[in-house]
Amino acid sequence: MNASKVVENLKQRFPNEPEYIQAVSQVLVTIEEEYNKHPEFDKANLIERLCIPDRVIEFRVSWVDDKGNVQTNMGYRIQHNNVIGPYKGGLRFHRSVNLGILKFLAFEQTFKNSLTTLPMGGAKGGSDFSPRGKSDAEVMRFCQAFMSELYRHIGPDVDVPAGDIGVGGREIGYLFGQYKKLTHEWSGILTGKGLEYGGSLIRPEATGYGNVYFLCEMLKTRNIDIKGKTILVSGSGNVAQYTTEKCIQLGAKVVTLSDSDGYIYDPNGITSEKLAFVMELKNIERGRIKEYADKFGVKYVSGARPWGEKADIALPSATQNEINGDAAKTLVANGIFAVSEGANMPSTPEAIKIFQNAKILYAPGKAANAGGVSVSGLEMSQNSERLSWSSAQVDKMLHEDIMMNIHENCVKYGTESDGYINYVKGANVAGFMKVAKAMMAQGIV
Ligand code: NDP
Ligand code: 2IT
Repeated sequence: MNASKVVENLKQRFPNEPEYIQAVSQVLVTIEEEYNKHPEFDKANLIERLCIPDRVIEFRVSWVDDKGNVQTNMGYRIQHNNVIGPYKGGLRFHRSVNLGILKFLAFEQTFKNSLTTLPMGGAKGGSDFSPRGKSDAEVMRFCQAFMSELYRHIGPDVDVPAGDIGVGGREIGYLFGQYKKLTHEWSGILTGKGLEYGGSLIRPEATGYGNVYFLCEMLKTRNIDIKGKTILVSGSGNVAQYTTEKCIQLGAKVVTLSDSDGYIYDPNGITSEKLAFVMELKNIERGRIKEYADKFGVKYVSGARPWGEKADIALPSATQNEINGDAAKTLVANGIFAVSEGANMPSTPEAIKIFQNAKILYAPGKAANAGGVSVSGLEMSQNSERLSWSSAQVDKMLHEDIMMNIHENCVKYGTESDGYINYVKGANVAGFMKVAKAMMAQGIV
């Protein structure tokens, strides 16, 4: 394989999908060497079959808003690859959603899920519907309309969606209710469900906690303790909230949070009480992060991201391409020594180069944020067993069986001759090899 040729070909075939091309090219350059050690892969044109999704489902969603107007949105499900298990991945509801963004996310998910050690294929879906500013009743009607089409394409052994940006417990509940109504069947069709109806303990916490567990493993390689460190977190949704909670538990100081309007800077650190305010604000009242600054009298910067503030560690937890080259330069110049991605692809290729050239600890999302989908996998297991495990049990599996194992695999495949651990290479090669071997075993299908 010649990685740049493959990418060029995909660019021509899918010219309007820059995020998809970005994700594919990041992976191909790092696996090229390993791939070319296996001439049987190229003979089976494995790379094209792995980059292009198995199936793209695209549909119209029509629903009625509170004023009686008929609204239409687009709905999508990308079933990327199911060689190692049923398609699995979140649903994103955000006005920016388009096919290219979901294709990048489904591609990344395939490698991430391979790394988790659990039997899950890769998928992603969603809609350009934004829950922001919508009433509960509107969100419910939208979710019902969305599921009225999606239900025929998914199933507990076929494809199991979950949450992502704009899809949390409320949306999963409405989606689940409609699936059950349509099929007359209770099954573990979605993960991230409420605890009362088949959800797993620790699923809400899993992505954020998992990222901090991964960060601690990285810090260990340099004998650094997270205790007392100052941390920049972006976002203020599910991932950001539980990242902050775990950092507080471990004695670190989180000084920023953000949303799509701006960021807050709290130099004294976000305490458990202040975090409870954020959770209420974001999950119940659905307000803006600016209200944190108003309530606690700290700095709020409108229309900006938090990367200019001084700290030791950055945990981007909002969205893709939120750290560009300039932001990365600023972070490094300010003395940041670790970046671990809670979000999917938050760093641009330029930013990644800057982190790696500076030899700081840098973990890509597909390794660092794999805790969320991992506990989704554990939720599927519990649903199949008709049992629920304790939070201590799930947390231990997340920490010791999954995140530590992913870290070990990154070290195994990513350690360079000077001892620097290239986590991007490690995660991509480890994730790829498992999928590739399974694809070879299953023939040209
Ligand atoms: P939420 O919807 O709970 O929170 C998203 C947060 O990011 C909000 O604060 C939101 O602000 C902000 N945000 C969203 N889009 C933008 C944007 N374009 N610019 C600036 N800020 C933005 O989502 P999650 O916390 O679940 O997801 C955050 C990231 O983590 C995503 O990249 C997701 O793919 C990734 N992820 C999530 C997992 C999960 O289990 N939930 C698992 C693995 C990765 P606002 O309130 O203004 O919209
Ligand atoms: O990006 C992700 O890994 C998620 N949004 C979670 C997917 C899942 O199936 O739990």
